[in-house]
Order: sequence, then C-alpha cells, then structure tokens
Amino acid sequence: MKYQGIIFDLDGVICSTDEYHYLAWKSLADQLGIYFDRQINNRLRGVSRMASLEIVLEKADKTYTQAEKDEFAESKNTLYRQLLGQMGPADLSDEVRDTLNALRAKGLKLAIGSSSKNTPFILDRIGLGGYFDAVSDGNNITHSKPDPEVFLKAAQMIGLDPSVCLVVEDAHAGVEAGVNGGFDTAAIGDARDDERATWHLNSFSDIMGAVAD
Ligand code: B16
Ligand code: MG
Repeated sequence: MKYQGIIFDLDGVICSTDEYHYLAWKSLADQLGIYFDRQINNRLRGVSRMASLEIVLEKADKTYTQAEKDEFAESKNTLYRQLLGQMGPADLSDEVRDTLNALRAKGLKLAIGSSSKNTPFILDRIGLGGYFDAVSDGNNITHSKPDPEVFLKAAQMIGLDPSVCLVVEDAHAGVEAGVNGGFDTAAIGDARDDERATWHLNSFSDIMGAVAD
C-alpha cells in the first residue's frame, strides 16, 4: 500500500455545509443589494472566508473599507454558525463513517485539512470531535488553498511525508493545493473530473480502491 496517511478536506468531503454557506452569503448579499446566486457560491468552495467575501463583493457597485469588510465577514459567519447549529450526527453519512473506520482499521493515519475556521465546531456537531489523528484548518494557516500550507501542516502533525499521504478534495483549489504540496490527490464531487487528481471518486467509499494492497 503506497499511502500511510489520508488528509481529508471537510466541507464537501466529510459532510456538506454548502447550503448553509449559500444561505448566509445570500443573506449578506441581499442586505447589501448585491447580486448573488448558487453559481457564484460554487466559486467559494475551499476558498477562505475573506477571499470568499472578495468574490461576493465583485458584483458590488461601490468599494468598502477593510473595517466594513471585517464586519460583513463577521455577520456572515454569525448567521452561518446559527445554521450549523441545525447539524447533528445524522449529517455524517453511514458511508463516510464506515469508510473512515475501515481506513483506520488498515492502520492509516487520518487527518483533516480544511480552510474552515469552523472546523472544530462542525466536527463536534457531526460527532467526529476527537476522532482524527490531527486537525489542520483555517485557524492554523496564513495561506489559503491553492497554497498547500494546510495539507503540509496536517502531514507534519501526523509525522508523515507528503509522498505517502493522499489528499481527498471536492474543490479545484484544493486539488491544486494538494498537487502543489507534492501529494497524490483523490477528487470527489465538484472537482471529481479535475485532471490534476490521481484518483477520481464517484463515491466516498471508492477511497478503499486507492488504498488497496
Ligand atoms: P469558514 P473546506 C471551506 O472549507 C469551504 O469550502 C469554503 O466554502 C469556506 O469559505 C471556507 O471553508 C472557510 O470557511 O468561513 O468556516 O472559515 O472545503 O476547506 O473544508
Ligand atoms: Mg471542500
């Protein structure tokens, strides 16, 4: 088996918070009178909160100060966290839970590599708080995907070289980050057909094929 560790993106891979991100950004955009739709929301996948805000503001007809932008990001996050409060263990699918347990049973180290500063909160909500061997997220990085920092830190935390870790991602920016860091990548969901990925997963459990002996 080539891999000794797997680093999972969170949103779009382990669970889905897309709809909540959409509703929270849409609410902010509506308040500001800025056009926003699901296609624009899709561009925010894997992108940090402040970089996401800049994309939302692309359609604004005025410019905002940094203080205003900080306030907008804070307000979006407050609503987003309220919506996340609806999540619970039922938002972790049986397929994801069973596959994670099967990977662990094979002796693989399992880590999270997410751009989200809400990662600990989301993991707690879905019943995976404390499950992973390491959590690298938006709280411990200074460069957002496609910079590989979040994955390199995750690999370091589990004591493995990128060459023996597989990164699982649903965002094109995340696949690029994995490649930039020297990782093999498995692309799923929105990024499934990304040609830079080593593996293309139709379903989460397909990861088992990538770690077969
Ligand atoms: P937060 P991931 C990313 O998570 C989301 O895909 C992206 O839409 C979001 O803007 C980003 O986290 C930051 O999230 O506002 O919670 O810090 O896909 O990297 O797990
Ligand atoms: Mg994602």
